[in-house]
Amino acid sequence: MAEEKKGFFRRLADGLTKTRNNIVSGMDAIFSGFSDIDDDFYDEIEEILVMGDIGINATTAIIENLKKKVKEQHIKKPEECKQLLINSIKEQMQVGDTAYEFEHRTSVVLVIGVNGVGKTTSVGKLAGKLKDQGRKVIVGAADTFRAAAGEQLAEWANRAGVELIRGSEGADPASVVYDAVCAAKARKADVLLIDTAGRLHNKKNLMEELKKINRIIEREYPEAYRETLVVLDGTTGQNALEQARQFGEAADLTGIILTKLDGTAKGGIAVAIQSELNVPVKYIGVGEHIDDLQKFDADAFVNALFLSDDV
Ligand SMILES: Nc1nc2c(ncn2[C@@H]2O[C@H](COP(=O)(O)OP(=O)(O)OP(=O)(O)O)[C@@H](O)[C@H]2O)c(=O)[nH]1
Ligand SMILES: [Mg+2]
Repeated sequence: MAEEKKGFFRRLADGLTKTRNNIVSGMDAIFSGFSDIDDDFYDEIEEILVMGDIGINATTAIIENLKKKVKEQHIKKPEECKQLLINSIKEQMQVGDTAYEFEHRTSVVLVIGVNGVGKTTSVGKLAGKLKDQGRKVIVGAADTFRAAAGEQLAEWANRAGVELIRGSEGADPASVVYDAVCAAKARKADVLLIDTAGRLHNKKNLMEELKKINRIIEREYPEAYRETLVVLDGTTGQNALEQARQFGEAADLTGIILTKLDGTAKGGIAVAIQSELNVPVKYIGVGEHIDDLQKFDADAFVNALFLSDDV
């Protein structure tokens, strides 16, 4: 377990190298370049955070928190602010205790997002993880729009050793969801994971389809604990925020899966998303292997962002 964790942290730290270089080199210059903690010092930190895609909301909150701590602890030297700053960012990113409750309940997890962000891959990885934890998992392939989508999910389901419910190409996604819910109830599954299409004929269709899927689940499976995860591609920076906002209008988002953090300079978006939308990042993806999807750990993430060379 400790080994596995270390392995993932290494991959996370390696994946975030570009993001770290973006943020940390500027930070270190500020901490060593300033002799006093003054407005200019805070302005420079603010600029680096915003440039690092951390977002205005989160940056403002982080700076306020830093100022408060500096005052309370009578800090005088800029370099002493580094750890305080790291702690402020960690505090911004804590995920609540109930974030993963669905893993222990009879639940339906709906996975949504635009095309190509990593929905199917994430559903496959999650199925494997939950199965390993001894949960009975069923996967529903509600992406009937793209010909290869069902096949791709079938491979993941096969690898994970879980049952897949799918419809024929072009079938009504809501009818696949209906069938999947029936199967989950009949087989007494613990978790039903539903993969959805990232693209339909147009965006309005996509959102309407999601609402329809939601109505089916509510009607047919009201006793199930609900989780709706929007998948966002970490390389798309601020666009990811906009996507999450749009999906938030069609569904009650309960969490975010942030993928492709390996090799992006925009990893700071994880901080922005959480504070701008008030929806927690629950999983992060740092590669295409099954082990490359992990629960979000604020401490590990922020350490990887700032301190990789020290660990
Ligand atoms: N590097 C990297 N690649 C990823 C990650 N997650 C997914 N991918 C890759 O991104 C590509 C798209 O992933 P899919 O899971 O097919 O995305 P999708 O959202 O289901 O796409 P559509 O079904 O077309 O909407 C695949 O090549 C995945 O292997 C990640 O965390 N890191
Ligand atoms: Mg897909």
